[in-house]
Amino acid sequence: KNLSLIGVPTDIGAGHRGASMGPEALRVAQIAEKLTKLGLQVVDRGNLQGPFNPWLPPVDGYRHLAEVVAWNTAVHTAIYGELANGRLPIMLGGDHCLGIGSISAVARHCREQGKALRVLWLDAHTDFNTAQATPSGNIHGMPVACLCGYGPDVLTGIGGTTPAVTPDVFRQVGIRSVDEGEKKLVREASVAIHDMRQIDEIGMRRVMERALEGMDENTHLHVSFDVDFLDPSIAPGVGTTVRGGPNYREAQLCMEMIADTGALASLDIVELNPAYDKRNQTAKVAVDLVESMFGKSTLLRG
Ligand code: DIR
Ligand code: MN
Ligand code: MN
Ligand code: MN
Repeated sequence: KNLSLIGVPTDIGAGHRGASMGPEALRVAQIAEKLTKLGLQVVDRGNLQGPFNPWLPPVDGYRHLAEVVAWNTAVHTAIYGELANGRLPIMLGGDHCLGIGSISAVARHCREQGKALRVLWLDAHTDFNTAQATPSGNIHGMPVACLCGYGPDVLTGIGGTTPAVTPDVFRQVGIRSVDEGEKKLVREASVAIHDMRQIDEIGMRRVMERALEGMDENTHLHVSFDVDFLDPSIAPGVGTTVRGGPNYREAQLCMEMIADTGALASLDIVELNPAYDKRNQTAKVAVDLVESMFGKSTLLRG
């Protein structure tokens, strides 16, 4: 596989500033060099451009809607282009609102190629808010809802087909923070949620077996890795830490099981915020985990 890194330096959908520095922090942590060492061909495409963050209050339940549309349109075009060229895009975010652009592009590619789609959503949050349910107006809390068709037309229509996906493509792992109004929405949409309680009860191994079950040679696996998935003790460099996340070993197993599928075909790394970090440790942990996702292992396998 030929990998393309695409930086998207914005915090336009977030409630804290600084995710705009995520792409550079991942480069400083040597994401390209580490993946190259695994024997992969890696090209860094540099950064996409978009509007400056005006840092304004929400309007009708959305903060910075026009700017979020502009960034996601750029992301959609870039990710779709990489996939059309047979490459494996890795989006270096940026906040999680950018998942609308990337996953709508992946869904469009899959429709055109007759491929099945599975989206593994690694996050502390379900990101299924709407303008009515959101406590913040921040669109990084809304991408899953928008992709499923619940949101403003300007976002649900990115990529030309509304909805971009159906809720059954998602498997959410690591969930431990769902807003009051959001709980009803994810339940009604029947999103498959593997929350922290389930990880406590049956362990990461069985959770991941369930989340990856039912894929075949025709399945495109997209991983959307919100770094706040991880426990804050190993990943403090995010704006919205939530205690009680997967520890280092649990996260490693999760990534290794993704690698074992051989189906990984696109990836988002989002919400990394170096302003909350110390010595870039969170970017280093994220890169370490991404290496495992691409097959790094302690021993020879297979
Ligand atoms: C919260 C935060 N649920 C909101 N969401 C975050 O504002 O909608 N998602 N941080 O990653
Ligand atoms: Mn393809
Ligand atoms: Mn998220
Ligand atoms: Mn999150």
